[in-house]
Amino acid sequence: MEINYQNFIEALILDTHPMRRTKSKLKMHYYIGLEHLLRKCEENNEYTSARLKQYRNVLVGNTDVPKLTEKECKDVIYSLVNSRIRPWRKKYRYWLLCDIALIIFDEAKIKRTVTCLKEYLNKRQALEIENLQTFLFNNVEIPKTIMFTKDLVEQFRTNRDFAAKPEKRYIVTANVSAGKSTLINAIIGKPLTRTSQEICTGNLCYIYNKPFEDDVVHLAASPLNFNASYNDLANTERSVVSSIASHFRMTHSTNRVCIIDTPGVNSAINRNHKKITRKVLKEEIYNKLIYVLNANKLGTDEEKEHLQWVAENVTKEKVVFVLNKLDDFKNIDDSVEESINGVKSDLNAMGYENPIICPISSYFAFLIKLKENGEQMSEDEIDAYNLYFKKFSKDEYDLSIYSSTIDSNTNETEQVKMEKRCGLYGLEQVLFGGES
Ligand SMILES: Nc1nc2c(ncn2[C@@H]2O[C@H](COP(=O)(O)OP(=O)(O)OP(=O)(O)O)[C@@H](O)[C@H]2O)c(=O)[nH]1
Ligand SMILES: [Mg+2]
Repeated sequence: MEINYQNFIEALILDTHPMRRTKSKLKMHYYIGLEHLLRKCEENNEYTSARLKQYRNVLVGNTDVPKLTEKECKDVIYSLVNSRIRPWRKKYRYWLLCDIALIIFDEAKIKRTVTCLKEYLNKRQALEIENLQTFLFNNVEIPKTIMFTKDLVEQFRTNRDFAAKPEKRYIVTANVSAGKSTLINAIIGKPLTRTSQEICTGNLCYIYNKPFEDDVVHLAASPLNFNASYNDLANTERSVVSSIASHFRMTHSTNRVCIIDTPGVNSAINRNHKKITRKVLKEEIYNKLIYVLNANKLGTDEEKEHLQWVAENVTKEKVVFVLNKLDDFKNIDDSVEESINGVKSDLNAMGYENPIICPISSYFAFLIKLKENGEQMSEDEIDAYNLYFKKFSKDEYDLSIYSSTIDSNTNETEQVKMEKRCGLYGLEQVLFGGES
């Protein structure tokens, strides 16, 4: 499926939409007006349909939208945007423009739709609407007279600025079950990509950050799903490429980021997985490659083979190594450092002069973020969290000592302390740090 990235990564909060406070009949009229203007002036577009569905949910709920004739629709719009007997309704034409902008996002298309809206307005009103249109595309303070548009205009502007940022792309690779998907979920702070003890990721999964939290997950499916539940994500077809957009709960960055999950390369059952991953490692454009090593399976022939392949096929400066699953590492006190040194000397031998190696427990990191953000956790997850919390409170499990950039701060919360100790904080700093 071809994705329009700017529309796909757009965040939108409708829970606080000003029309929600109005009467049901008015909300229905507003929805009819919005839909009519968009359908009339925008080519039939699946993004518009997916967005309209969100508006429909918020404004109309399960009530059927009556089928109106062209003339009836026009009358509804007139009564909304240009009512002589209800002058306070002028707000609605401003909100309509904001909503049109938020739905179609593209400047030229917005202009085209605004031309349709202007058919209903007199000269002075049309001019006011044109003014608002320019506010969407500059950063001028919103005048007091139209303060009621502030929330919607600001949402538009934040999305606009975010979409204009260059995108940083990260790709994750490893052997089967090293914890690639778990690590990605830990960075994002949500269970967006499937994880399992069995071979799990079956094709590429592109996950895009959104500019702010709107509690909505976008899934590029057919039809486009702008209200995907974690269940929907878990039930997508494994063997096809998938694309997801959601706000990332990253510690150090608000950047525009795309993380690409890949299948493990050593699946004996499905040889195609190796082909898929190696092809994308060679052909995709990315800033960094995150190579995940399972600390409990270091030095296997399969590991050596993939490391060698990456050394020969990927620019060395792009690679960040992650030593994962250190929570159930045996003899933790003397061997984390030894393992890091062992990995380092293997990598030196492959031509990496000064490899970056970040030790981590991805699973604990993931649980910390779930808890921190008030996500629902299963009983098993709560038990595991408590167990790891105890473990990582011990100094011999403090992985932050392997990061040169972490300062400890006595005022920090327990959560931040644990993020540092489990290795996530240091890794995020390496990947995204120093960027705003
Ligand atoms: N104890 C522990 N378990 C982990 C950690 N990271 C991942 N796991 C577990 O390891 C198993 C595999 O994790 P995934 O994230 O699915 O691994 P993957 O590399 O994406 O696997 P494939 O997609 O099949 O290649 C799951 O049961 C995870 O819960 C960790 O840091 N500690
Ligand atoms: Mg996976």
